[in-house]
Amino acid sequence: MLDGKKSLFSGMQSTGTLHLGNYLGALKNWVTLEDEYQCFYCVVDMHSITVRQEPAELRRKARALLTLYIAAGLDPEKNCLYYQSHVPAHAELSWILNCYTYMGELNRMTQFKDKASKNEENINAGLFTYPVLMAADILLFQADIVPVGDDQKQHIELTRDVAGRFNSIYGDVFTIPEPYIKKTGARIMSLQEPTKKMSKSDDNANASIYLLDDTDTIIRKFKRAVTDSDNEIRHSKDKPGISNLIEIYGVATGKSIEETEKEFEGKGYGDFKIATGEAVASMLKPIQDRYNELIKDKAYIDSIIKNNGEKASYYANKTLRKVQKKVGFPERIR
Ligand code: ATP
Ligand code: LTN
Repeated sequence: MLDGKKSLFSGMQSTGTLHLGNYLGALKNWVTLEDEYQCFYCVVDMHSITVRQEPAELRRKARALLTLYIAAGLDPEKNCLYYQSHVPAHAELSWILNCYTYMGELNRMTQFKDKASKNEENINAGLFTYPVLMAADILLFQADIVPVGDDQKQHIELTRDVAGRFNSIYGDVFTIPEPYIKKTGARIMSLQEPTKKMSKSDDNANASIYLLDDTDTIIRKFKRAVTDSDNEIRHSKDKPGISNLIEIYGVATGKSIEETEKEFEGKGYGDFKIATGEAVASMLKPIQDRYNELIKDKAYIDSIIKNNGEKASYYANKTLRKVQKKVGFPERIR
């Protein structure tokens, strides 16, 4: 809770290019929550440097991501959209929480294991303590809910454990957050290896639909999507490729799995893949048009970055000061 209103926090890394999984698993749901919650959506650029980045590229991507937040429908007057690196309280609380998190807890994180195996030449301490910074993000804003895709559930559980541990020592300091994960779209799979999630760090561009892909590219990628050998449009555990497409089609058109199966009864994969590509392209088109306009308006985006960064700092500092006092740091002399 913040100022008597329920609060919400989420974020995305400014690495790679946003894909359909990021949109359907997270961003699309964010847009529906702005009236009920006090919303904070961060570009988590500090998390991004746990993997080596090219500086100019990282800066460009952070701006593109913040602009995409707006293009996807987040109203910057109602939602606080900002850069993590502009609010030092994230790093400060993260340090404190490091001292309340166990190595054993961090050792269990599957995202760490996964990223460490992909970056064997650079398994840095930041990659290991990444979930503590994420806990700090969430707890600074006293978030009641954290809307994310399925892969982030474990990190939110850790956040709850750390917050609970802190509260049990010092009293009610942090709100204990709940993950907010929608049933559909929470785990969009790769179009090339449908047993793996669609991921920004996938080197194969055909595996992902990027939010700024044009219509022809989108349809071509769906046509090439890997599906199993029979030709029946049916959702089933043993048909991961077609099941993934049915889910994507469903969230893009608002149709249920049953409705989709019925609509395509007797039709082949070819038709269904084109229909899915068209549905996704028309879902993304308005976002792309708005993005292309917004990204040109430097002054407007700059003003959002400045104003929202200040607003986020205000709330974050309130929690941070409370925590610093609880752990016994000396009072500031004014
Ligand atoms: P990477 O796989 O390279 O770590 P990512 O694609 O998971 O990156 P993030 O910035 O880590 O991207 O994720 C942003 C948000 O998108 C998170 O809420 C995450 O849960 C969600 N998300 C990521 N991939 C998927 C997916 N395939 N399906 C549904 N949601 C997803
Ligand atoms: N770890 C997340 C990104 C992230 C996040 C957060 C999500 C960083 N801090 C706080 C929700 C709340 C990821 O890799 N997708």
